[in-house]
Amino acid sequence: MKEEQSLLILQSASLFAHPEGVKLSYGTAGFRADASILKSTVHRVGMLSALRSIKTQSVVGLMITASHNKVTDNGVKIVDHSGGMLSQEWEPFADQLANAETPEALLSLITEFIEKEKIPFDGVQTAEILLGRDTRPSGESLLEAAMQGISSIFGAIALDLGILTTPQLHWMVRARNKGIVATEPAYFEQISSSFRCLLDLIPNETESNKMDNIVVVDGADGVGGEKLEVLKNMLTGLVIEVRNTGKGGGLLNDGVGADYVQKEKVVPRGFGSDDVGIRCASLDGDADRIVFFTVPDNSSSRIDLVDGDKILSLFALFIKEQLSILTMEGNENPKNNSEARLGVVQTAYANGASTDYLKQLGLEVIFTPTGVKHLHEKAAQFDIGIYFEANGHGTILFSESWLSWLEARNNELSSVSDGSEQQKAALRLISVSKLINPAVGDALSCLLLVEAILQHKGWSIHKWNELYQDLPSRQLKVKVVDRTAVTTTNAETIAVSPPGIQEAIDAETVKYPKGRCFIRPSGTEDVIRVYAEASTQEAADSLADSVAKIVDRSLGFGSSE
Ligand code: 16G
Ligand code: MG
Repeated sequence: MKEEQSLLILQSASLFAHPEGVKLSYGTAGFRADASILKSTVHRVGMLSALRSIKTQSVVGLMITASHNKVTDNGVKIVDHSGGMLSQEWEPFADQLANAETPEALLSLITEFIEKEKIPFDGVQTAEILLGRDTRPSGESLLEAAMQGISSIFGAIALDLGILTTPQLHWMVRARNKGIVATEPAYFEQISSSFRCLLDLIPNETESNKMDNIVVVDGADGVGGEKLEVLKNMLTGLVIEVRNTGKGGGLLNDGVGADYVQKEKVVPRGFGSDDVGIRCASLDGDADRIVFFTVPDNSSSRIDLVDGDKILSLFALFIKEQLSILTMEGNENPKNNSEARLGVVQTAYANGASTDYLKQLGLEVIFTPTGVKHLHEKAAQFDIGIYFEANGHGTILFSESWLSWLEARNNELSSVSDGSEQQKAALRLISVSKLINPAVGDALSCLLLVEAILQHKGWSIHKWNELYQDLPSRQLKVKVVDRTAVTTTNAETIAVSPPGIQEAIDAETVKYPKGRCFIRPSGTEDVIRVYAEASTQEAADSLADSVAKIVDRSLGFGSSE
């Protein structure tokens, strides 16, 4: 490394002292903490993003958000050149950088890493980083720290794109590296026009009533609400009412948002008895998750939740139907390539009833540990891979080779049987691939895809919710002395350590009909999470409770004694 470069890194780092005693980890989805201690971390992630851009010779992204966490928290993560999450191989280095105690220690880590990773660092390199942030008040000054980190690396240019949803930034990084126009208007244009195509392809015989095209959305008082206000004006055939847009003085994620609605199963702020029976949805703080719900009656704040598993089921059903129309007998051409390998990916949190339903549809279902990076990787192995976490984060991935086959097939069909059912199915699948965000789960594009499919089928939210009935479940968390004491295997369904704990969990679980239970260390909080499912709510509650006590006795502070 040139001496001027070393000096610049030292100088820049000395302006952002590492707070004493703070140790952070890149975790499931980037660094997250109280915003007041994050400046040095974000500054260093700025440097890291520049190194990543140099290494990949591509544009990368840097997003400042703490998603569904409280407004005083913030966080930072890197969007890789593919548009996906930062390569997991770089995460340990991110941890080391963030935790280096002095500028000198930081510089020597960078020097070693450049050598080890063979990053072409000769003073003439170039790097470009797109930056986005959510609506948190701390975002602006953290973004400034990131910019300074970036500009301490020779040849690195930072482009501030302002306030964005996390999926918008992922989309733009991907688009830039593919040579596609990567602006916000281009993003809105793509999703609104593909939504329109799907509506234009609705079969004439589908019956609808006027309530079918109204949806009320909780914007979590965050960036998603703000962006949806823009998007909704570009749509025809769907009326969106946005509440909790962040403009009315409501506090981000405070009694609002997808995480709150999914975990608490109650109405978010601003919703209530006037909304009985209406289709409602809730976005999280950075708009990469969405869940739907209805208010069943006006006597309580309880909701009927339509979660990520049901969104996944709806998408899987629709795609499977379109694929079977596309490959109907009577084609002039043999099926050759047309048998797409369609697969779905879930985590252990998926309701058991959803897994049964998907298997009944004849689909291949695979499981991964929690965290989008794991699901995304598996889904990418199919021609069409659909993944969702129960919490509402998910998307559909189409392989490039299958999409080119589909485009070619569509052209062929339009010349021999324009307007045929098969061609419409091809066009619908092409539109889905354009509407859905291929980089990461995106609440805005998922909202539109759900709406388009419901209109296509002429289904109300109730009809959709009846695809299968969720098994009663309960989630608890237990504070423990050291959460790393729990390690798991088999996509987190079996606890390997501490020894004996899985046997104790099994002994409880067998007592309950349809019982299923697992524990795992949280990747974002200092707790062990317990999930239990059983044939009745009382049984699920009681199973979760007994297992929480087992965890507490073995690892906790003994508060359950
Ligand atoms: C993060 C993950 C989410 C996961 C959650 C689990 C991303 C973008 N987000 O929010 O997928 O469900 O963590 O939290 O990967 P936990 O480890 O605390 O249970
Ligand atoms: Mg989020």
